Amino acid sequence: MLYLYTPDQQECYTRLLREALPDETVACWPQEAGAEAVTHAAVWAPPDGFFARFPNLHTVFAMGAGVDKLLQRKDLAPHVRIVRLTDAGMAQQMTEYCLYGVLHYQRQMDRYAGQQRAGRWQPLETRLARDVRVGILGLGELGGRVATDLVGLGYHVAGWSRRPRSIDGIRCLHGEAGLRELLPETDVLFCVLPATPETQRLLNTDRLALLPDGAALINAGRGALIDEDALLARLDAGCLRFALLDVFAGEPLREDHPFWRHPRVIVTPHVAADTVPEDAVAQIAANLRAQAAGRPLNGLVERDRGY
Ligand code: NDP
Ligand code: OXD
Repeated sequence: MLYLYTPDQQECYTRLLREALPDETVACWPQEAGAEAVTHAAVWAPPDGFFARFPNLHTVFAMGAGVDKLLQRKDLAPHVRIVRLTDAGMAQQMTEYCLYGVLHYQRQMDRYAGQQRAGRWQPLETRLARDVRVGILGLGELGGRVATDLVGLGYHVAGWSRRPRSIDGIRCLHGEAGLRELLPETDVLFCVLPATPETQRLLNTDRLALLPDGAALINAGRGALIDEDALLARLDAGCLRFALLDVFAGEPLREDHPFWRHPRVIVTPHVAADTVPEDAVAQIAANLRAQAAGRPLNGLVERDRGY
C-alpha cells in the first residue's frame, strides 16, 4: 500500500495516484490504513514520528527534489530507501527564477528603482547578455538545465559541482579549487545546491569575499548553504549589489529578520520551483513499475553523500 502525506494537495495527489496506479491501494493522511500493509509512502514534510507507525515501510518518495529534512529524521530507519523527484516540472521554473535575478542585475532594475524613488531620469550603461558572467553552484537536474538555458540566451556561464562534469558551452569546475576559481569571475552567482554536511554554510565570509565588488547573489538551493550574517555584512558594506533569496536558514523567515526590510534584498517565500503534481505522479508510477521489475530507480538518494 502507498500512503500519502501532502496536506496542501491531498485531493489532487490522491486522484492522480489512483488514476496512474489502478492496481495499487492508495491511502492518504489522516485516513487510518492498516499500518502493516503500508510499504511505500509519498510525502512532503510529514510530522515527527509519522514513519514510525509503518513497520513494513521500505520506500519513501519525496515530493520534492531536496531531501535534507528527510535525511535528518529519527523515525526513518536506515534501510528505508528515499527516492526524490528529478526535475518534475521544476527545472524550467528554476531557469525562470534565475533569469529574473540575472535580468534584474543586467538590466539594472535595482538601480532604476532607486532612480524612480528619487524622480531621476538617467539612462544607465547598456550591458549585453554575453558580457554577464553567471556562476551556477550545482549542476544537477536543476542547475544543469538552468546553465544550458542561460547559455542558449547568450550568457557567459560557468558551473560548479562535486564531481567533474562536462556540459556543452559551460565552463565546468569542481572541488574547492574550482570554487575559488569560479567566484572571482562571477557577476551573478546562482546557488542551487542541496543542503548536505559538505555544503553547510558554504558561502561564508571568506568565500563571499571572493565575489567581485558589485556582484549579485541568488539562492534557490537551501538557506543552510549561506552564512546569513556574513551575507548581511557584505550587503551592508555595499560589496554585493543585491541578493535574491528564496530559501532561508529558518523558514518561514522570522518577522524581525533583517532580510525583510533590507534595501538590497529581495525575499520570496520558497517558491522558486514548485513540484508539478502530474509530473511527480508519473515519476512515482514509473519508479513503482521499475521496482516491481527489479530495475534501478530514478532519483534514488545516496544517503552517505546527503543528496
Ligand atoms: P541534484 O542532486 O540533481 O544536483 C545537485 C548538484 O549539486 C550536483 O551537481 C552535485 O554535484 C552538486 N553538489 C552536491 N554536493 C556538492 C558539493 N559538496 N560540492 C559541489 N557540488 C555539490 O539536485 P537538483 O538539481 O534536483 O536539486 C538541487 C537542490 O535544489 C535541491 O536539493 C533543493 O535543495 C533545491 N530546490 C529548491 C527549490 C525551491 O523552490 N527553492 C525547488 C527544488 C529544489 P555532482 O554533479 O557532482 O553530483
Ligand atoms: C524541493 C523544494 O526540494 O521545493 O523540491 O524545495
